[in-house]
Amino acid sequence: MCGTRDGGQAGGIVSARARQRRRQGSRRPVQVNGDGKLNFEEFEAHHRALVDRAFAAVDADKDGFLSPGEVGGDGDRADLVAAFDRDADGRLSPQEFMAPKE
Ligand SMILES: [Ca+2]
Ligand SMILES: [Ca+2]
Repeated sequence: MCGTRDGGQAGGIVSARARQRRRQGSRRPVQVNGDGKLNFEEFEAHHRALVDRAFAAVDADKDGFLSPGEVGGDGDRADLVAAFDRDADGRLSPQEFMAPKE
């Protein structure tokens, strides 16, 4: 099997199974090592892919950051951005999107 721990991608190599799942729009975790069980690395890769997809869907201007206007939908959500904005630049990076401030 040519899959990898990142869900089928490594340096541009994508497994046939990963390509098939993408075409089908499957959200089920990709079983990379074929043992019939989902290990932590496979789960983490699947979770990361879902988060990346959510970030990209919200990032309307595709600048790689989420602004209060993008997060707010119909309104500006500066308060929501502030809850995650660790560097206080008024926008969320992908890393900030993954974890709120402590
Ligand atoms: Ca943006
Ligand atoms: Ca920020």
